Amino acid sequence: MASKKKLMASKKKLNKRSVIHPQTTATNTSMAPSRRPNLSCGKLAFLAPALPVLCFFGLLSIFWSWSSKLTVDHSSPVLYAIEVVNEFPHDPQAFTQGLLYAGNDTLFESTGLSGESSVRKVALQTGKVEAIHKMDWSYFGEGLTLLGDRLFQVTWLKKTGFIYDRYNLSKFEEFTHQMQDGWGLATDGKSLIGSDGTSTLYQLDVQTLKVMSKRIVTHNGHEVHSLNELEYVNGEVWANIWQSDCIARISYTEGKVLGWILLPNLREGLIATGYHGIDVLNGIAWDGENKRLFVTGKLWPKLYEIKLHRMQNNYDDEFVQQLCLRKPFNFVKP
Ligand SMILES: [Ca+2]
Repeated sequence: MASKKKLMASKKKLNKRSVIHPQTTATNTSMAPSRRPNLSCGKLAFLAPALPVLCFFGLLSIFWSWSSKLTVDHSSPVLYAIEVVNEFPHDPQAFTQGLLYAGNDTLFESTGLSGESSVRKVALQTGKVEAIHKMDWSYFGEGLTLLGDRLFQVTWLKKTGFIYDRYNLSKFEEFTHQMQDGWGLATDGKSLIGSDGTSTLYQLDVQTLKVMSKRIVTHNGHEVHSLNELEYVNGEVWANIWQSDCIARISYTEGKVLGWILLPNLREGLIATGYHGIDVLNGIAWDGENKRLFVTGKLWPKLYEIKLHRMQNNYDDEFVQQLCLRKPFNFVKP
């Protein structure tokens, strides 16, 4: 957001351990008899040859029960590392607050900072700004999404948003929304999805901009605060977590975090090569047709196309919480 606080994302060494705790307590699903037949010794002797077979099926049943519980309990979010497959130039003056892919190697971007906020059309390959709408100094640009021919944008510390013509960035109209603030925007193609820096995702009616539904985003029972720039990807909502190097993959229907994309290497790599003035990771764009995923950050000189790789190491929830969860944002105006 506005203040350029230093990143708080402290990195811990991966020290992962399994959190899979199979509940192997006895259940009635084993082959153990649930009632006691009144068998005489003679009858038991008759069954003796069958005991190895009974033992085999008994053990098989216990294993099946145990492995089923493993499957049920294995619900920790999946961790993803990234691979950079392409780098593109990005305006290092762009304080990226909203990013989307619009086809034909074209991006739309919303930038923030008072007096420098804008909506812009950007060529992916060159980073060149092909069209720009400079916002009034009193507005701080935030989330941006495209639905049909209309670009929707929200602004920071106000409940005012704007709708633009995607072809010439002329302003169609102004609207008021019901979220606490304007941070991120995305769309599932029917309605708008918004974030306001809290742990809530909002579904907004595209005509009235009223809230149709909302859900709290959680990670293993913890609220995920500071939801920022958004992207809708294959039925999931992906969200930058402000002041972290993490992107949450969120079940849009349940609000549950399904996975975390860990990207500290991008920001740290830029700093290591001399870009000390950059701000946090922010900006996700999805090219659904070509399955390309783009990310960038505020004042970053590069935009990256990345691929995800599921991490195979044991999952450590303390590590994930430290890296990706942040305290609630204080909504007191500066
Ligand atoms: Ca986006």
